[in-house]
Amino acid sequence: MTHALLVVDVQNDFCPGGALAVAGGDDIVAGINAAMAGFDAVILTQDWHPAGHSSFASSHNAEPMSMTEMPYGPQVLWPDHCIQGTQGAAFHADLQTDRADLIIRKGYNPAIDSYSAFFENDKTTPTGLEGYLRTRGIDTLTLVGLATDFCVNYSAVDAAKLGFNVTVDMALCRAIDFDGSLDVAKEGMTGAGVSLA
Ligand code: VGL
Ligand code: ZN
Repeated sequence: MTHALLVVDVQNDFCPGGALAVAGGDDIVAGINAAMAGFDAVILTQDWHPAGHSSFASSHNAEPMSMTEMPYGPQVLWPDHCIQGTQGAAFHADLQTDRADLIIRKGYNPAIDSYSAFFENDKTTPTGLEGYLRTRGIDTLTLVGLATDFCVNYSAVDAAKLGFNVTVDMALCRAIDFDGSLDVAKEGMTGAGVSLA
């Protein structure tokens, strides 16, 4: 077994004071740092949108947290967040990024959002992470980070569908919990064969 820790989107915009703040988002940083030593590999994901991204409400003259229909399906319209090169897109200052073997960015395609670290929201465009894991012989993943019900959820479900052994360490995640999204996410992850620890 080769076991990687996948640290999802521990970035300033998802922490208190950020543009898409997740309650308690910064509470998990110390625990994530402490967990890193127990893994064969540490991989960080970074939400990384160009200005004017199609997932931003401001690009549609819409209210943040409203829904729209994209060519690939329904899409939540978010406040502007994690814009490439900004402080909001930077990792939380206390996150131990030096320990990471790989930093994988996602959401850089202007026309497609990407919650999952494996596939964009069209569910077909790969990020390349699967190939990286397979060529390193990594077969088991533990996911932590932000947000439980969006990027952690989509990444965990895709990883399980791809055949990886997947655990989400819920104590080291925090949720947006918008419109019941956390309960839906938990059910979806469990149904896909993800262990919630
Ligand atoms: C995320 C919404 C938009 C996340 C990223 O990291 O969960 N959520 N972009
Ligand atoms: Zn995003």
